[in-house]
Amino acid sequence: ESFQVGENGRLLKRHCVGEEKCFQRLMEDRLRGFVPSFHGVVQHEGQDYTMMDNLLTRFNTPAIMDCKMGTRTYQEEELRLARERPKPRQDMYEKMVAVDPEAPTVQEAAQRGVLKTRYMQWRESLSSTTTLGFRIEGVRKANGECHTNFKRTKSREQVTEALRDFVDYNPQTVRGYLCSLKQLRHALESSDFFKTHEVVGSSLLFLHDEAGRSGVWMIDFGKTSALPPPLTLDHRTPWEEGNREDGYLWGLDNLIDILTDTLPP
Ligand code: 4IP
Ligand code: MN
Repeated sequence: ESFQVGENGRLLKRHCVGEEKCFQRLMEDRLRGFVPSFHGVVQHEGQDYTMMDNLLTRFNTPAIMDCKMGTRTYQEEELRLARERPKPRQDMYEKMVAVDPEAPTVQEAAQRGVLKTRYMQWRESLSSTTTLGFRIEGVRKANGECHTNFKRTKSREQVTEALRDFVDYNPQTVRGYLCSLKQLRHALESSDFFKTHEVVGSSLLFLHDEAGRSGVWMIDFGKTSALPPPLTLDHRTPWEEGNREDGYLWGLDNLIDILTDTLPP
């Protein structure tokens, strides 16, 4: 999409101010080692790009998985805007109907449009976002096989099977990931950045290769925003409009739990 592969193992991503601010803060935070290193903003063919490390270059044809974290995938701000100035989206209506023709309400069908927040909520409840606090967005196996059809991967059993397939049923790979995820959880629990930000629509990027290397990184901070002080989040308390909670850590707890359950006793 909005990426370019830059020189010497770097990646250029379409610039957005909010994300740049996050990267700047993250480079000073204890989460620094869990995000791609940030190398400033550069221009390329008249566009601004955020320059960061390309994590893939550390691996030899890795298997890749993107898990979108949290119980909510849109910002509270978008909910407020949708109420003030509702803008039905035809493209989202079409994406909805393609998955489930029965999903739109009578009114939505009549206007052939759905609000973005409504579409996002529908995606959350169709997938495991609402019930587990994370969802698998996409997988690319080392052999090149790609899977992006996870829109209805919802139950714990379905998620477990998708994860097992991703690691090729290798318990050693699972142990590696569990170790990284627990280190990440520990860092998150004491990070100033994490405490003071609503983290929405952010993903964990999983990478492993044949050589037995593996790692997990936080990516995509386009919808991560600083909270008005002195507000802080614990990222586990259920969301209620106004509390800004995102369910990120609750989702990470569930992910760790589910991966642990795939291991032989
Ligand atoms: C997408 O829906 C994702 O939810 C995107 O979120 C979102 O982008 C898109 O909104 C929405 O159409 P599908 O995954 O079902 O196609 P993310 O970027 O977190 O993956 P943003 O970031 O803008 O919310 P639009 O408004 O960009 O179309
Ligand atoms: Mn986005």
